[in-house]
Order: sequence, then structure tokens, then C-alpha cells
Amino acid sequence: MSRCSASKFEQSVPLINQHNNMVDTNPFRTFPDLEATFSYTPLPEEAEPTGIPASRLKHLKSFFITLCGILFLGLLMVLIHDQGSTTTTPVVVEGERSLSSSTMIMGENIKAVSRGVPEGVSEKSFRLFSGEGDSYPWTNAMLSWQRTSYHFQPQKNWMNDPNGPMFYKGWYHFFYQYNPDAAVWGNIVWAHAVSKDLIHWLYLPFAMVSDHWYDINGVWSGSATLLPDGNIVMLYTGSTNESVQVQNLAYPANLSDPLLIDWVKYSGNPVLVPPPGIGLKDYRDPTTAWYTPDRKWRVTIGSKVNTTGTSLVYQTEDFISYELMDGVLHAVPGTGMWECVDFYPVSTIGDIGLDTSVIGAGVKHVLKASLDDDKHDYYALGTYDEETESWTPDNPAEDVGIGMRYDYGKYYASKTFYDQNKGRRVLWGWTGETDSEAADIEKGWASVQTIPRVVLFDNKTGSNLLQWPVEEVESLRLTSKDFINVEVGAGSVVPLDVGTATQLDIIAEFEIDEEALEGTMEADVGYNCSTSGGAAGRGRLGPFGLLVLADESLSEQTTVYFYISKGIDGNLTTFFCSDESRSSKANDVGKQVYGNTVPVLNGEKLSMRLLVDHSIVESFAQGGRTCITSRVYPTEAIYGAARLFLFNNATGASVITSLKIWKMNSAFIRPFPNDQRI
Ligand code: DQQ
Repeated sequence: MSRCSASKFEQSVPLINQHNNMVDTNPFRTFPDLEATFSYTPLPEEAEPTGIPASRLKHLKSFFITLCGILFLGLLMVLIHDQGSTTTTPVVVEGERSLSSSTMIMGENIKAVSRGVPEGVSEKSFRLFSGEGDSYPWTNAMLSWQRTSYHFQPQKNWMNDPNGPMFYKGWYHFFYQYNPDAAVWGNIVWAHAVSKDLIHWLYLPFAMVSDHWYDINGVWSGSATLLPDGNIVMLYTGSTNESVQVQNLAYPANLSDPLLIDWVKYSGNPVLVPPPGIGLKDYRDPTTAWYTPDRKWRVTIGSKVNTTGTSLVYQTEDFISYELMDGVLHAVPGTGMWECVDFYPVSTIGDIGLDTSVIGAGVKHVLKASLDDDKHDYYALGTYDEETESWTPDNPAEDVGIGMRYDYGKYYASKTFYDQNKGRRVLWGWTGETDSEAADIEKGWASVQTIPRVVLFDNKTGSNLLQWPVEEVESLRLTSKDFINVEVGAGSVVPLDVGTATQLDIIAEFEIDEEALEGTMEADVGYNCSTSGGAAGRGRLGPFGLLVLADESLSEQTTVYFYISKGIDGNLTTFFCSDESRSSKANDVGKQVYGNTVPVLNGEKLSMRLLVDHSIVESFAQGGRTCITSRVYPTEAIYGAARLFLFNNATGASVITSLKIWKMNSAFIRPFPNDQRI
């Protein structure tokens, strides 16, 4: 083991002002104080339309005239259309497809600036647009509709990674990467919010801002560790005055404050600097620490060596001085920089979550890395050996970065925590925008967090995790409608009369015609969600599923579907996919076809759950074996025009579907009220 110390590094940097942090040691703090520390102005209760530049008004006027014409024609069509009937028109046809993501070109006028890449973080701008030329003439009404109603978002501006989640003295704490100044990445601080139930949130003052040389270029991602003596340590990455990535220690100023409002940065920061052989910008995002039988804490930090992604392990007794362990926790050639590594145990013998330090029989360990190169979160199940301080995947072919993903849609920089309140492990994940940066600036915000998910080992398959939205989201369910045994014939679409369909929780089961399944010798071997034509690619046994955020005429629709392929040996492979190709008439938003296979065991029905909340659709297949998160930006299927349909685009099989659909309430997400006392 080599001993690491920050002292050498400190000599070459400016003196630190160790008294910059706002520290309030008064445990009986009152809320006027709290309000005084807010760094941004709350928005009014009702969403206000975003301002439109005067230069665009003329353009918008003519657009509105055209739009009214289109709407009038649409209305006529709606009146003619028999809502209760089943049409036999295929849902989508090949000719209607947008350009595929591989052929997407981005117009000059919407080219986004690269942000943070020279400083050493991922590209945060979305670049895979579906069109070229002018950006779409978004209206205030369209942009306002995109803001979600029950997903966590700041009041305004940019958000990215979840940081330091924990449960403490009756409150769930959530910190997040946040730009206080704009709707683009930059000037990153740790913003802070608390909740009693992971759904309704109260914004608090920023926990940490960049105010020392060792984090002056950003208070980047990190994790919380709750110590057995009641202390809390927060390890986070600071980007220094020279854009070197270092690890810093912070802790609450007042442990008797359940809101943990004030945070103190350790006077000896940084506690870790890049060791020899590690790039100064390839060293970030410390995990929650785990306690070992030899009474030491260990923590892992993501990095890369050439193109091999890796995770370094350190040992510490006091979180101040550290030893770099020989070897690494794990490394996978060709996977590039590992960001936001997560490492935790899952129980193989019960549906419970485990504290991060649990080892022994009945336990597997999950290693997750967020791949800087492709912006996806990959995980693998394996065995942790605390003697050699290494982790070995169960299946090397499904190793970290080359195998399973938490989510096959837009989902990144995730982090779990052990919720001792409910004995579960909860996963947070960041879902960025897939529209243009210009649109983000216009709407004044960017990014949402997915609904926190409970993570469990899948005892039935033994080869994957299950992710499921926390049960608390069900408290938002309002009225529900049941649809029992709806037959959806091959090549048909069936409207589901649930009224406005912008905030929904949908549970659906599908049974494909047994005779067609048996009678098919071979179908679509080699199918792939992203490259086989999406929802328009008609095969014998798929696709079938749901059209969400669709307008009455289906001119806009986001599809979430199953597709079954059958080998000549009789083996079935089921795919779970989401097709955004027709999700919006706008040309300047991403429209991808996402998905992967999903294990379906003998005797299981095909099932999916969807959480629809304006511009985000979270989809879970087979109890959460495969998940897909989509961001979509319809222009017509919004507000009262958003509808829901079943579809079956298979050529050779009908499908029987049963569904339960709830309308979802909005969550209360707002500043901590002044009139409340703890
Ligand atoms: N975001 C943070 C980094 C992390 C990256 C900076 C992942 O710490 O590696 O905002 O999105």
C-alpha cells in the first residue's frame, strides 16, 4: 500500500481561507434566518409563461394563424372519428419515420457550446437532433407544458447529478449539482432539498458553494456516509483553481439540526489528490464508504488509465488521511473514464435493502459506473473480496460498461443510498434534456430527476436487478380506470378513454395470442430496438404496447412496446423498447429508439408500468428488469390534447391487454416554508 497525503500538493497552491463557510451553530434556528440565506428568488405558485423576444413575435403570429388552421382541420377530423372504435390502420408506417439518430444533423444555429469538457467533466449538451436548419418556433405554452409536475426539479436553472442522498432524523436529504446562474452547466454548487416521503420536496439554502481554491471551479459530485457514532461525512470532488480534481471532506455544522442546513468544509482539504499515474482530470466522484471487519473505512473513486475505466480504493480510519490500496476494485478495458461509481451489496435471499457495509453469505455486490464516453449507467453483479479489495463480475461477458444498464433511455450519474427508515436501497438518477440548449435557456430550466427507485436483486432470474418506483409515489394516485381484456388486433390501435393524459401511472399486462405464438416457426431473429425500425417495423409477433402523449390524430405519439422474436429452436426473446421518432413535430429535439431485451420467465405475463409526467416517461418492464426513461417534447399532444392508446403493429398476432390507469396528482415542491418550526 502506498501512503497518500495532500501536504505536498498544498504547498503549491494559494492559502486557504478556512472561515468562508457560513456556519450557524444555533440548534434552534428560526426560519426568517433560513429565508435570508436563499440564493435565488422563488417563482410564483402558478407557472408563468416564459418571455418571448420581440423579434420572434411577428414570426409567432403567422405561426399561430397556421396552427389555428391545423387545429381546426384536426378538430374536424376528431369530430368525424368514432372514439370508441378500433381502427385497423397500422399505427405508424415506415415512410413517416424521422431521420434515425445515426443520420441526424444539427442545424448551425442550434449548435450548443461545449461546457465543462476542458475542465474535465462530461459533455452536458444534447447533440443528437433529428433535423436541420432553423430551430422550431416553440411557444410559451409549449415550453411551459414541458415542466414536470411530480418529478424533482429545481425552481429554475440547470441541475445534473444527484449527490449525497441520505435519511437523517426524519428527513430525506437530497443534494444535487446545480448552476445558480443559468439553465446550462457551469458554476456548480451543491443545492439541497428535504422531503418526508421522497416525493414532496422543500428547497433549502445551498449546502456548499465553490468558495475555496480546492473547489473554486466547482463543487462536484460526492456521497454521504453515516457513521455509527452519529456523525456524517460528505466526500466530494472539487475542481481546483487549476482544474485539478481533488477529493474534499465536509460535515454538518450542527448534527442536532434535522435539516442539516449548514455544512463545514474541513480545514485540511483536499484530503486526496490524484495519485501518480492518474490524470489530474480523471479522478472524481467518491462513493459512500463501507466499513470492513478490520475496522477501517473504504471508499472508491472513479478514474481511467488510457482507455481502461477503473475504480481506485482507499482505506481510512478518520476520513482525513488515506491509504491507496494495491490494485483496484475493478477495471474494464475500453470503457473510458468511470464517473459516479457506486458500489453496494444486495441481498440474494430476501426483498430487503442492505447497508453499504454488509458483506457475507446471501450477499452479492453491485458495481455501477457512469461511462463518460457514452453517457450511460452500466452495472454488473459480482462478488466482493475484502481481503484482496477487489470485485469480480458473475458474468465477465456482462461486465461493467459492456453489459447491463440501469436504464436504456436518458439516465445518468445515478447514485444509491441505504434508507434505514424503510430498510431499502434507493436509487436516484439524473435525466437530462434532449432538446436544444437554446430551448432550455428560453424555458429557464434544464433536467429532472427520475422518481427514486427501490433496487433489489432479482431472485427469479438471478442475473439482474429490479428497479421499481418508491411506493410513496402511489400517494399521488387520484382516480383510476380499469380496462379488462381489451383485444388489440394485429395492425390496430385502440383509444383508452382516460381524458387528459399528461400525468399518469399506468400498469398494463399483455397476452399474445397463444396460437400465433406456437404457430410461428421463426420470427425476427436479430431484432434490435434501436435499429429494427422502431414501432413502425412490423414483425409477426410485435411491436405492441402503448402510445402515450399522443394527439387524437396520432400525428404525435411516444411508443412503449414489447417485441417478441422466436428462434428456429423455439426460444423466445422479448424486447422492451421506446420509440420517440414521432414524439414531436419539432425538428430540434432528440428522437431516439431505445431499449433492450427483458427476461420473461415461464408462466409470466408481459407487464409494463409507465409513469407519464409531461416531458418525461419512465417505463418499467417485468417488475423493473428493464427500464427506459424518455424525454419528449410534443407540440400538439399537450395539455388537454394529450391522449393514450393501445397499439399492436404485429402482422400475425392479436394481443389481449388489461390495464389500470391512475391520474396522478402534482407533488408539492417548493421552498421550505417560513412559518414552520422543527
Ligand atoms: N458531473 C459532475 C462530476 C461528474 C459528472 C460535475 C457526471 O463530478 O463526474 O458536475 O455527470
